[in-house]
This record gives sequence, structure tokens and C-alpha cells, in this order.
Amino acid sequence: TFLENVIAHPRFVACEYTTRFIDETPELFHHSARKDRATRLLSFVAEVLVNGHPEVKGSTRPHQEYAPPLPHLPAGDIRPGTKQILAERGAKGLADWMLAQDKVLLTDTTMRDAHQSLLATRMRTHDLVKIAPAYARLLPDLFSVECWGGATFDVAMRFLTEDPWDRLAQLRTAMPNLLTQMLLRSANGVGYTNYPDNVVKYFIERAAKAGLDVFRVFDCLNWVENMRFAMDAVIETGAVCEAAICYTGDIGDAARPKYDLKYYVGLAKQLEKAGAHILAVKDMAGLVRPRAAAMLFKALKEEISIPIAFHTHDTSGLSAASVLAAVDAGIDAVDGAMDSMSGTTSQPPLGSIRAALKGHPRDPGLDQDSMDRIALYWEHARRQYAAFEADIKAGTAEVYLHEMPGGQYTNLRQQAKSLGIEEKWDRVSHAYADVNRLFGDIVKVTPTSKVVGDMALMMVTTGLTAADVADPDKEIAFPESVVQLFRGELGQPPGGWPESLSRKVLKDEKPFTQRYGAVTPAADLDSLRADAEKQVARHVSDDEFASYLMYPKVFRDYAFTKKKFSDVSVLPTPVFFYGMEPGQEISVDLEKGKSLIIRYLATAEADEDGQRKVFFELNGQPRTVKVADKS
Ligand code: 3PY
Ligand code: ZN
Repeated sequence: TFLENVIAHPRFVACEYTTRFIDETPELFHHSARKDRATRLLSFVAEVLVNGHPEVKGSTRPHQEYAPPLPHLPAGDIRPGTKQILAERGAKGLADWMLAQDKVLLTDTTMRDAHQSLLATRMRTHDLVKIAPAYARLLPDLFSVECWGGATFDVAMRFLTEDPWDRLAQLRTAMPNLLTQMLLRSANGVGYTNYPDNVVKYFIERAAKAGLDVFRVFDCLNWVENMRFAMDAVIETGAVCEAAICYTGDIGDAARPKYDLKYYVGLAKQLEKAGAHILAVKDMAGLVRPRAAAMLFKALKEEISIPIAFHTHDTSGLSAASVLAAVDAGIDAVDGAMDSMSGTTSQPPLGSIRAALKGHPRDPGLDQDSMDRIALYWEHARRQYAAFEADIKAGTAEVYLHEMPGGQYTNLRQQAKSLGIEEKWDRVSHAYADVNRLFGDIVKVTPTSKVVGDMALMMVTTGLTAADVADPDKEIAFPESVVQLFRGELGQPPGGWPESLSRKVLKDEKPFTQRYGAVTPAADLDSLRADAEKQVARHVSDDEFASYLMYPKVFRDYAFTKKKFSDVSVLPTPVFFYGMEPGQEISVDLEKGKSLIIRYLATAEADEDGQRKVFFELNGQPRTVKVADKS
């Protein structure tokens, strides 16, 4: 292709070239790189057409007559919003501004927690970025858009072959007036394990540089010792440090005193003292009942002086009542998801909450019609992900039994399905509650929730009862994650680990009780970076290196797949998962001003070597791609 470019170049044709022609004509190379990218994209589509996308195996292409409808956007300047308040006044100034508002502020979680909780985190950058300008223009009064972190980071690379940093950059550009928000698991970063302090710090610095504004920081055991390091690192960048308390149990239940009102107020005071700009109550399973919300937020407003945000899940079907109770108790900000992406394991509906508060002294004041139209977009976008929908049709009080985080629920069900025990789901949920009791009643949120889930699945697949697990004389091969938990690798729960089970899990090994980061040597970032570059045989950017630090193997696999197929995030979602239909034509924007027109014609039968030819037109020119049929 390079030679073709030279021969076809107008200066070459006109003999107007010198010996410096190649040096002076960079487009000779560009052109071939672009063409190469098109070839790689075609081979991806061909691969999906012949062998299917492994992520949606066994599911049929959702019926879709048109692309998700985008609302009409007004012309003119984008109205300044909270992003500008942060830029002008700093994090502390933003917190003061929050306290001075009569209205309740709203955070939209659709781009992170909602799809994490409803669709196994599979929403692609393509669908997130398309609607982002509508947020900027139609909802400039939103407090923030939670769009990054949590499970989205690894799922982007692992299952979608996407760069999470590229997603953030695109969203940042599309919403210049709104605060971007992420969920950070303290010492666990956006992973499932503890990282050395300097790795956590490096990650936070990169995220802040990439335009992340609000870091919601939590620890999976509410261990403040574990949070301080991440909180300090966030504060140092100038970003907003929102420290979150994970809510578990029931403050209204006198029979379960471990997590009572005093416990939460005590934690809140510690986090305020540790320098948090905002406090969040993170109710990841949706356990804050309306009466508890009234008590909890009244007490917290009296006891601390930083603004407070409330995040909950609607697994019970009653979370909106808790949100409204929180608003009446004087809470500063609440989370919700756009209506069509709300409910069940996701957040309560933001549009309905807004409507319920119309005329209320704390009316949030967003434009209802705009919210409805954005929700319509999400409704259609969601249909493309039917393969990832969990079969949950209603709220359930069962959540008060198992206390599973909304973000874990769909994943665990998916895991149960892949282990062939889907019909035993009620046993899994009971085992989950049993494991929590056996572990001493702990906070269950990533990654502790994953450990409880691992153990519960293991009990159901091997037929173990809670009594078997507790019995010191019954030999059990515990999952490695359980051993790590009892070793103290994820931190310390209030009151410590139950002694007898700890002895059974660890045998003669002694657990450690210090903070993991305090006893772990700093990672050698230079040599790790050299490793990363060696593994993928190319330069890695600072952001990519942060991905590698979190997920070495996932990053490497992602880099290889991306090298093979180029940046597949540019493909529309139905094409990404299901390929194209004969005669279908799509326009793919490679970058600004550069697009490809791809038309799929047909796929031939396999030849004697099992190869199938897939016929396309690329920008009007016939192209054939050969793919090995793996069926
Ligand atoms: C996450 O850590 O991803 C969560 O959503 C926890 O609730
Ligand atoms: Zn959540």
C-alpha cells in the first residue's frame, strides 16, 4: 500500500519530486495506516459474522428499526455549570456552594452504575458519548455525571476491547460544563485486590489529569485507615474528594446493633476529619429504608458540616421513598439514573424524583422534558444490550435477606448461569446471607462482595451447608479469595474476623492487621513500565500504563486484540455484537473528518480448509476478508 501511495501521489505522477519526496510527504504513510485500520475493522466484522461475538453467544440480534433517537439540541453557547464552579472556587468552594443551595442537587449514574447494575457493565463508549452533548446542553443544572470507575474500567478492556481513558476523554470533551464523577475502591483502585500505595497514587493522578472531577472513595470494609491514602492523593490533585460510607444492616433494627446509627455517625466524623469535601452514604444494596433515611440524614446533617450525598439501589422497589425522605431530612445531593435505565438493581428514577419534587421547597429545577427525551434515548440504547439483561422484573424484599450490591447481583446471576446452577438461584442468595453471617456480618461491596459471592457459589455447587463451613473438623478447600480475606489483605472489619473460622481458613498462618499499603513495598514503576512495553511490544502511554498497573493480563490481551482489529469502539453496537445484515451499509467515523462507508454483501460457504470468504464494499470498492470458521 505504501508503494501504491507513492505511485498514485500527484507529485510523483507529475514528476515533481526530489530525493526528499518520501521525507517530505508524510501522508504516504498516513494513508496506508488508515487503510490498514479499515482492513482490520473489516476483519473484525467478518470474524463476528462467521463465528459470532463470544459475549452474546446464543442470543439473537435484538430487533431494531432505527438508531437510538437523539434529542434536538439548542444552538449557541453551552451554559456554565458545576464544572465552572469547581474551576473558579476549588473543591472546598464547590462544597460551600453546595451547602448554600436550597435545591437538592442531582447526580446521574446512567453512564456508570446503572448499566453496571442492569447490563453487566456492557454499555459501550459509542452509546455513552452520543448522548453526552445532550446532558451538557439540556441539563446544565445537573450536579454531576457518574461515568467512570467501578467495574466499567476492566469491563471496557476485557469484554469491549475499549480504552477506558479514551472513553473519559470523549465524555470530558462532550460535557465541558458538568462534573465527571467516578467510583474508586480506595486501595483496590478500580480492581479487586490491594495495590501498593504508589500505584494507587499514580492511578489517581492520571484520572485527575484526564479530567475526572469527583472521586467517590470507599473502602470495602469501611476501614478508614484504608481510605486515608486514597483520599489524600485525591485532595492533592485539586479534585473533589467525596468519601463514602458503605451502608449495611439496618439502623432501625435494634436486634442487629453492629451497624447502628452511632456507627455511621462515628464514621462520618472520621471522614470529615480526614479531609473529605463531601460525604456520601453509599447504599450499594439498597438497604436504607425510608424511616432509616430520615433518621440517618437528620443525624448526619446535625453532626457534620460538609455536604452529604445519598446513593442507593432500587432492588427493593422502595428506594425512591428513601430518597424523598433524605431530601426532607436536608440531604444536599442524591443519585438517580435516567428513568429507562432505573429501577430494580439500578438507581431510582431521576426523572420521577424530579417530578415528585416539583413545587417542593427543594425542587431540583431540571427541565423535565429534556430528562424525558434523554431517557427515551437510553430506552432505545438499552435494547441493543438485551443479551445482558438479567431476568428481574420487579422489586423484591429478598434483598434485605441477602444484602447483595446491585452492581454484583446481575454478575452473580450470570456466573450462576455459567456454572449451570441458575435454577438454584434462591439457594445461592440464601448461601450468600449465610456466608455473611459466618464471616461475622461484614460490609459487602466490591471486592468483599465478590469474596462472599465466590464462597456462596462454591457452597451451592459442592452442596456444603453453613454448618459444614463452621464445623472445625470438616475439611474444606476454601476459595483463594476467602483465604486472602481472612489473611487481612482486604483490610479489617469492625470487631475483627471471627476467630474459629479464621483458624479454619488460615490453618497455622498468622493474619496481618496493618494496612496492606503500609507493609507493601512501593512498586518499581520504571521496571513495570518496561515490562508492559515488552509484553505488548510497543510504547505504552502514561494512561495505558495505569491500566496495566491495575490489570496486567487484561491490558495485555486488550492491546493484542486492539492491534489485530484496531479501535472497534467506533462500530455501532449492533454491528459490534452481531455483525451486519446482507445489503446493510454503515458509516463509521474513524476520527473527525475521516469516515468509512462499509457495506456487507455476503458470506460464502467454507472451503475445504474451513475458511470462509466474507464480501464487503469499502467506500464503494469491493473487499474480501477470509475468516476461519470455528464452528
Ligand atoms: C463497584 O465497586 O463497582 C461498585 O459499584 C460497588 O458498589
Ligand atoms: Zn451503586
